[in-house]
Amino acid sequence: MSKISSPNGVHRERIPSMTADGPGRISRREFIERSALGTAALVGSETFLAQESGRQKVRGACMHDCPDTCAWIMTTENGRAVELVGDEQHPMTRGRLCEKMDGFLTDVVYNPDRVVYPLRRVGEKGLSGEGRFERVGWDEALDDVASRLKKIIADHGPTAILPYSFAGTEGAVQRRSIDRRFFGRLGATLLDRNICGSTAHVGLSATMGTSSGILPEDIQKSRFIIVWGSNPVLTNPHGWPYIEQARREGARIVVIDPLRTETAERGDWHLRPIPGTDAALALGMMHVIVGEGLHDAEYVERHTLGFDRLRERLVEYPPERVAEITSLKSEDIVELAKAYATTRPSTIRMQIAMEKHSNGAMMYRSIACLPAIVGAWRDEGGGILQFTKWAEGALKLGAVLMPELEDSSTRSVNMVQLGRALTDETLDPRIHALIVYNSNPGTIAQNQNLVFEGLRRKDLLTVVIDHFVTDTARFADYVFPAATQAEYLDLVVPWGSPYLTLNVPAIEPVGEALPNTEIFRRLARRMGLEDDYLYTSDEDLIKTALDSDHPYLKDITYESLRRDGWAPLNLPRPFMPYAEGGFPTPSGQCELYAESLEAAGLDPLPGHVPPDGDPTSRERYPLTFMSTKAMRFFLNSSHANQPRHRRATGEPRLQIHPKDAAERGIENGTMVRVYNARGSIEIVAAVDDATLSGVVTMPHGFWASLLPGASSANALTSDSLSDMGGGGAIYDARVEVEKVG
Ligand SMILES: Nc1nc2c(c(=O)[nH]1)N[C@H]1C(S)=C(S)[C@@H](COP(=O)(O)OP(=O)(O)OC[C@H]3O[C@@H](n4cnc5c(=O)[nH]c(N)nc54)[C@H](O)[C@@H]3O)O[C@H]1N2
Ligand SMILES: Nc1nc2c(c(=O)[nH]1)N[C@H]1C(S)=C(S)[C@@H](COP(=O)(O)OP(=O)(O)OC[C@H]3O[C@@H](n4cnc5c(=O)[nH]c(N)nc54)[C@H](O)[C@@H]3O)O[C@H]1N2
Ligand SMILES: [Mo]
Repeated sequence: MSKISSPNGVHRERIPSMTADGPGRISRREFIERSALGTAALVGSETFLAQESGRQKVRGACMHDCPDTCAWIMTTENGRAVELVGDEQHPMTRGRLCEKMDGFLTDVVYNPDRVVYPLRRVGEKGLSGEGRFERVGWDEALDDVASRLKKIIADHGPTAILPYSFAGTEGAVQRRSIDRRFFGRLGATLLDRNICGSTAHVGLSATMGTSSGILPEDIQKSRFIIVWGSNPVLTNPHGWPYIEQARREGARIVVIDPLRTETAERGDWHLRPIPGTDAALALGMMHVIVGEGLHDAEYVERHTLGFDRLRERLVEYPPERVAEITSLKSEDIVELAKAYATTRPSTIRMQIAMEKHSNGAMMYRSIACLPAIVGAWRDEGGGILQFTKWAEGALKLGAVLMPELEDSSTRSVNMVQLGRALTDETLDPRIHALIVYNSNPGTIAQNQNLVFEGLRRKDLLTVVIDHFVTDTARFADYVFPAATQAEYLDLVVPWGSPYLTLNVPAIEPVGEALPNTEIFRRLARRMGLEDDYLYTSDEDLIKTALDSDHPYLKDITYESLRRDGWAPLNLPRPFMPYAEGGFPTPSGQCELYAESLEAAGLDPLPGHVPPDGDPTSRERYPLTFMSTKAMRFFLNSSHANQPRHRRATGEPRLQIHPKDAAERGIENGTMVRVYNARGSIEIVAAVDDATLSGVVTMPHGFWASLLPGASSANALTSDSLSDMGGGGAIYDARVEVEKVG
């Protein structure tokens, strides 16, 4: 890899002055703890890419839960980070950070509102009220939390403790390592971390044996691209240019989305099915393809299982019936099927959205049959572009997590149903301690009012580790200051790009912030736990993960990553994973018919079941409410509190179709109440045929505490689960809308 060029321009960010104590001031005791625990990597970085007049350049990576996993270069001057740019050499980042992250230093690292000291609550738990926290020392805070956890364990057993975390950082170490060992060692209640991706994964895997398809860059070779239930212009901004490039070379871009998104506007053809009906559409396409003999008979014969039984099922899905189910025109279904089957290479680009329905897994399973039927996998760039979880399989992540410490008979809580877990009085034992990190369930978890009810419990000890006083932290007994990606060492594991990136800390933690790993080490120490594995250093955890003979990691070492910053996974090229079959299913075939599903008492064939992920009354709540990620400046709830991001985003709007609006006397700009049995939101209506009649939509991510009415999208969502994989049927919520006043 070549050396990077000199710094990008002369522009430098103005950074607010630091708090009195400044960075790097640590107590003697802390210093001893740091060195004793082997967190030497915290102290500066050895990555001097270039040194000019006291400036250092340090290679790092964006931590976000985003398919792009950008590589960046942070410049420091006298111990302060002064500039952050995307790595020009990185094939996906191409020198550009997105709008969410290009101001990370001022927006997050040096934000005056950032939590940089341990805080203890002094006021009531809840969203409202000022100055409800006071600064305390780490020793006092950790001693108190440790002794309260010990008492809870003594009184109720370890399962009275619930960890809650998700993907605030994608780093192998700060996302999940010492924390998992710590909770496993305690025997705490297990958390099913299903809120994103697992339903899609299980659905795709039922057909393909995996949810990883082709290389993102190979979609440039495609000539027929279906962007199916995804909005990559916003949600995958460094992947979208590959699709634009394919179009420049003659590809046709079809977007299948009920909403007219920015992606749909840039595509060549937009098809708008009723949400949750895509399995029927896929089956309708197969009906046409097989009926007209456009399928790849040889590929089907050699590499699929159960074609004859699928064929019988396809009889149920003629285009006319599919048109009724989806609200598409039957001519369009026929045209789409024929164009897909006859243009090569063809690629289906999905992401995560479709899993958020009660029938989500089945939609992915059904769509995943299409490329096998037409033999799309035979072509470079053909097939499905979804996850890229090759690094996850190749790294020794099990050795980092130590799942053997967890007893699989220990009860578990599904993170989608946090509200239920916290409020269920019949749980034995009840949850008495909640430790939240890398997630903001007060905003992102379903059935928000039930979550708040649980968080409000006076007998619940809540500790939140974060960068800001989030809406979850407003209910915490303690808020612990988390270090940021600028301040800790990590290995970022991609799920949407084929590059593995090392993040080297560029600066000392601001104030008294600490990496998650270090907080759990210190808590373990205070609780009297002596097991060595609780004290492994971050650097050793990364070396453990990389200590793998897997061919995808050939020539990638800790040293090479420290030198180069990132490396492409050593995947075979051309990357045509199923050109010759070899699907990682039980049969080794693409399973159109899946015995594993039959054994589980499920439909072994793809099929359409109407979405039904909201138990409330359809008569009373006739509209479907979708809360998607249609916000360029937020990453889920991250950044939704930052002035720059809020200014750029504006106030949220409820998109409602002109027909539904007229029926309710609603005009553009009318203040409306959106409500169901779980909650209500007051919001300005945007009357717009960008949504379908029968579907209203607003972006998720806004913090309830910053909205009038103190409710955000998840006040309306249901905590029902999807068909397989345990994800939430978040986009199946049903609501009614009325004018306010
Ligand atoms: N800017 C930004 N980027 C992000 C994120 C973010 O918060 N902000 N979040 C990241 C994360 S965590 C994730 S999981 C990904 C998600 O990435 P995406 O899956 O692309 O995001 P969504 O906004 O959930 O959904 C995309 C589109 O799917 C459509 N959709 C919903 N249900 C259906 C359906 O049943 N059928 C069809 N055909 N379409 C449907 C929605 O209308 C929406 O326009 O994005 C990542 N990238
Ligand atoms: N209504 C609705 N709800 C949804 C979705 C939707 O589309 N609609 N999408 C769902 C999906 S796909 C997802 S992935 C989830 C996302 O849910 P979350 O994973 O909770 O995502 P964020 O809201 O970004 O919250 C991450 C938090 O981690 C913090 N953080 C970042 N780095 C660190 C660190 O190093 N240490 C610590 N301790 N904290 C850190 C950030 O400051 C932030 O507060 O939301 C889900 N909820
Ligand atoms: Mo997600």
